[in-house]
Amino acid sequence: MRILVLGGDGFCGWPTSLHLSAQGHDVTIVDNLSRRNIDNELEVSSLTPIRPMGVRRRAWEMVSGRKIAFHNFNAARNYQRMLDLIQDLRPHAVVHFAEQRAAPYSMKSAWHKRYTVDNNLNATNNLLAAIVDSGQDIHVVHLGTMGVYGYGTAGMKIPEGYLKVKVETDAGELVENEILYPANPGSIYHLTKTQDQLLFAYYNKNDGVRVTDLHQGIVWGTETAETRLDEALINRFDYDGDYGTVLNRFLMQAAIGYPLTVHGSGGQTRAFIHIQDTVKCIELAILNAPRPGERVKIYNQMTETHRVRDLADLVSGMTGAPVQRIPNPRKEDDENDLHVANDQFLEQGLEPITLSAGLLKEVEEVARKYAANCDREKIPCVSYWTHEQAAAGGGVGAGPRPLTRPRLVTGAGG
Ligand code: NAD
Ligand code: USQ
Repeated sequence: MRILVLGGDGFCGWPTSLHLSAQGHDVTIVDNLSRRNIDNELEVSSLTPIRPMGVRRRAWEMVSGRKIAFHNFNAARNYQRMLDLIQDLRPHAVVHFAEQRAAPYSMKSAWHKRYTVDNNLNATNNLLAAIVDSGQDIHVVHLGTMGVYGYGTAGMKIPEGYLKVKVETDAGELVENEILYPANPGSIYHLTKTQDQLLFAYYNKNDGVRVTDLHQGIVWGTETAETRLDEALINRFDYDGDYGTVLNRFLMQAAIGYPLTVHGSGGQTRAFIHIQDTVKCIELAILNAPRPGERVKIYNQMTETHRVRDLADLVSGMTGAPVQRIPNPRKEDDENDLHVANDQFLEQGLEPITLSAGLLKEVEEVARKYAANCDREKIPCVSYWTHEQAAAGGGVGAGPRPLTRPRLVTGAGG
């Protein structure tokens, strides 16, 4: 198949592009390198030494004999380039990763909130509008988040996107229906993903655009079968207070002897998936496209759930790293249960990589190997959800005099 990957230079997009190319698909990447520019803005870099796009692509051609095409433009701004590319390439599927994905980054200031909403919603809308404009039948596979549901439990497993409801009519009859699971975002970033869902539902209803929305949990790990083939193909590993996600942060913190940073009581339960399973799930989603006329297909792309303090205890038990509870910079429930249905991918043959099988390997192969690249000053989370938390924490961000612009104004906009 011809597959267009929007956001193919990122943490999930790069290994997915390699995996799809390795499976024999013709892969074209679009990326405006905004994630690399945000690293410049935050004065931090991936723990692993990620190479420029040209070097990555040449290295892939050397090891695989296959080419990956690359176009550098902003999917949220350059509508005409998006449309021209879709018309020229005629892709069978577009995998859409091209959004600002960090919750703490989206909460740093009014500028960051506005950037995240502008970037994410316009990238999604441009893609959908261009597909309709092109008149082609293209399957959109979007990376959404488990966070669209909130992390509560209503005494049942969180279903895959749709909730069966019974509504009492005026005549007192019970009518059954199925609705999108009620949205309950916990950050401006997560809010954009709930709004993406409405864009998909609308373009699907009005124009018949075929969409698969993958509600993904927190991705952990770094390398996949393809990124391991050459060091120039290495995937990024974020550990800083904005972009580092909880489990990868704990692994890196353990590797450098930094106390594991548990927010609040650590009773937050979240869903997780290994990066190798991410790329496999995306391939499965592409191969099992919705039929013409089918409603948006939603999968919960996660393989296990864990409580943050249990993860800290697990990593601490394996490595001897101390655990430190710090005031939570976020506004979120201190304790929650989370039960999630993920039957569809399991039925399609996914065999998940579990934490118990992969954690130690990750600490040794990545976190310890590249520990010298870590800047310890970038580890604390200094983005706060409210002015009050910022004032108490003494940080920048949502504080009383919010930073209105990042240091590199042109950085993220691309
Ligand atoms: P990432 O920031 O590493 O990658 C996103 C890529 O998209 C970057 O290379 C960036 O430069 C590019 N991009 C952003 N806006 C763009 C635009 N307007 N035009 C062109 N390119 C643009 O993020 P990631 O971790 O790879 O996440 C990819 C997707 O998966 C995101 O949409 C995210 O919401 C979702 N997701 C990620 C995780 C996770 O744990 N990393 C979990 C669940 C869902
Ligand atoms: N946390 C800590 N200590 C840390 C970092 C985080 O206790 O050092 C806590 C947070 O307070 C939160 C939980 O760990 O309760 C998860 O935080 P995270 O940064 O690992 O994940 P999150 O902000 O939810 O975002 C990540 C990705 C995002 C994706 C989401 C999936 O950045 O793109 O959508 O995971 S999910 O969490 O399922 O919504």
